[in-house]
Amino acid sequence: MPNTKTSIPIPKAPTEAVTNRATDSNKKNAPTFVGNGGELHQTVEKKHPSLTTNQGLVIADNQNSLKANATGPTLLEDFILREKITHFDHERIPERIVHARGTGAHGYFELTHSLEKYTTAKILTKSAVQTPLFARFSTVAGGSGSADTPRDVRGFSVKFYTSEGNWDLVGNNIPVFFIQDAIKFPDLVHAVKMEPDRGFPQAATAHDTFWDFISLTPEAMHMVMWIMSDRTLPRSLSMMEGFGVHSFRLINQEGDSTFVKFHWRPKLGLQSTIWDETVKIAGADPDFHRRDMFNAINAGHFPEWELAVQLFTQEQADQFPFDHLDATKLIPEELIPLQFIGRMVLNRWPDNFFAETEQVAFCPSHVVPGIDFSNDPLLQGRLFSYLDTQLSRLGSPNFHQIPVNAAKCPFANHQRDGHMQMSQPKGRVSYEPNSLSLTSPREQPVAGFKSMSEQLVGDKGRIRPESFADHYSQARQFYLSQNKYEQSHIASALVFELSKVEHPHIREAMVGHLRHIDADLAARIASGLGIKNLPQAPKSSAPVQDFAISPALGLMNKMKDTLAGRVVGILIADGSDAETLQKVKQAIMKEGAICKTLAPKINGIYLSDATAAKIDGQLAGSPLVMFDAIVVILSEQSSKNLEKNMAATEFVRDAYNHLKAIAFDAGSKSLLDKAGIKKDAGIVATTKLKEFLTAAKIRQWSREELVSPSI
Ligand code: HDE
Repeated sequence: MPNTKTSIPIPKAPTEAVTNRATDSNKKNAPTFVGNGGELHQTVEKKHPSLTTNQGLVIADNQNSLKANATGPTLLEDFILREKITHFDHERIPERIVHARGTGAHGYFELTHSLEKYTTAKILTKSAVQTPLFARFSTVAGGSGSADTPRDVRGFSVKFYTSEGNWDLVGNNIPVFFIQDAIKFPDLVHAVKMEPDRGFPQAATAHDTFWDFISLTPEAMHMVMWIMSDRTLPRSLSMMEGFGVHSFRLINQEGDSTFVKFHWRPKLGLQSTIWDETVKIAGADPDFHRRDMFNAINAGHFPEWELAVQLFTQEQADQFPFDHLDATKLIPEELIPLQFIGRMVLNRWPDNFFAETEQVAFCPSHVVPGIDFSNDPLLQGRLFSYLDTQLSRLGSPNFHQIPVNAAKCPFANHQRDGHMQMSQPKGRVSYEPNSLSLTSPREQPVAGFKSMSEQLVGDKGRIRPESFADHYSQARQFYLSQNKYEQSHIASALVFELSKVEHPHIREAMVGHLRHIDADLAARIASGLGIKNLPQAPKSSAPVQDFAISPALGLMNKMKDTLAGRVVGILIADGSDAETLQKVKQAIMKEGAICKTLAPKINGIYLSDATAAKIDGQLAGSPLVMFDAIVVILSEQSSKNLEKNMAATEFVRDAYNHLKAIAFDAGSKSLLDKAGIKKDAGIVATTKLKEFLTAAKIRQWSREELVSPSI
């Protein structure tokens, strides 16, 4: 592979006069006007590598195409123009059909507890080894240019470059899925994507075709409860869990198999936004999650997760009151506890978004010896789909040679040629077995990958097992395991989404399903939708069971008492008290949070001690939703002035409405009054910083009933 990395020095301030290289390049016929013929370039030729064509030809003029004369037509002969434009025309590749919008980063995995008893996979048995990896987080429904924050499932994919080959754990931030069988996936995706006749809505489930499909797919009800919860509104990509979803198998030295489910737990704990905030974030910063991860990595606050496993035998699985091979079911942690075995740290932002994040190709079929698949029919379909999609997306069976996809251990076989072949194999042998080469790659019966031997009996057919028939019990368990705020958010989300559905029969069908999940929830949604008589519940294919409440299913139970990874906005203006500002900043940063100062102007703000303040954002361009808590430090005069400024009143009002902590000093009282802020435990004077920091770590849930009464 040619080394494509070139380090280009950052230009310094010009020390010599600027040149006009365009005129230089063609002195004889120099046109009278050349536009930006290099005039804007500083004279740093000695430091810059030459600009060349893809064939290495040094380019003299990158500003003017070759013309018949100064005002004449462009010549076809201009091979430099044609090469440049042709390449540009083909810059885009097909985006992922799902999970098109994503953010990726490099990092490493470190095993802390060996699973030697269960598997031969070195990555799961060799402790303290750092395995490099690339992780990509994504939304599902939107296009690659869509906002980061719709209500949507998040993809959570990790490519481990292990010493035994690449292992891709391609999961989601929700432990279950919509459907039980891969054959339904294209229908699900067509239903959720933009409606085909109108091309909208982009990245939203709140429309007829999605809910039509869902209302006719009872197996989706468990997933529906999860997607209507705040799990689909993560505050940060580093504040969400990840799940491998399916059961996989671990295979040990003796060939014995143990089932495994993989879980990622964020170091920062779970944290979500609330709906009104989410909607506003999409407008304020469509790159909210991407920017957050970029900033965190660049600031050295490396996102981190623990990897945990649930291990269980076939005998245990036989006792579960559900089938673990059905991807619409999860195994409650109370039933099979999590074992924490290692951690993932993301510590390097990609050099180039396209080359890495866009071109990375995950395939659940990429496993290493010691890890094998279960018979989950959804997983089985995925084993085919991902390899296939890379062929059309990346355009070549050689996509594995792209640096971000290439294994970091040696790999060799007799596959040859194809589009964009980058390797140049030597010798006359490209087949196996052969007797002509002593060095050509050969199979390894002992060390190589072996599928678990399994006896399969039964009739072939398009059959769904009886054990997949229960569609409501775990949906009910999930809903009843939520606290009252979480239940209320689910109810509001359902009313919001179903109110966007134009067809009344779809709304009614959904309420019918909800009756199997929880009678109160169904009544609540019916009332929110203005449905007078509760619709009939559809016939259930299995009795609904009452499973034990599972606290681990709650989101708020997994929040952490920390400000790490959060951003606190400090509103200041002319005359703000310099000492208070200094104290507040220090206290916030000590907690591991990021501090941003905002003011009506980006420059020229002077504090009480006449020093110029450093401003991170102009108030109107930095709305409240970009902060987890705020501090308002204003002189009485500035506070009065800002009362008339909508950006200022909305800033404070949204902090209150979004249940965030607000610290304020004496001078800023009039602005808070104008915004209608009522005192509660989250509204704290800057003189009581400790109280503020405690309040800033959580939301003021008790305020919610005042600002947005539950449905
Ligand atoms: Fe995917 N999925 N999927 N999926 N999926 C893709 O592969 C597919 C499913 C998931 O960051 C595609 O490279 C089928 C479950 C993630 O690049 C495609 C079925 C889970 C990503 C595809 C499923 C996922 C994808 C599109 C039903 C959670 C993004 C582009 C059998 C466990 C990976 C691509 C990245 C991407 C097919 C269901 C997660 C078309 C057929 C269940 C995180 O191959």
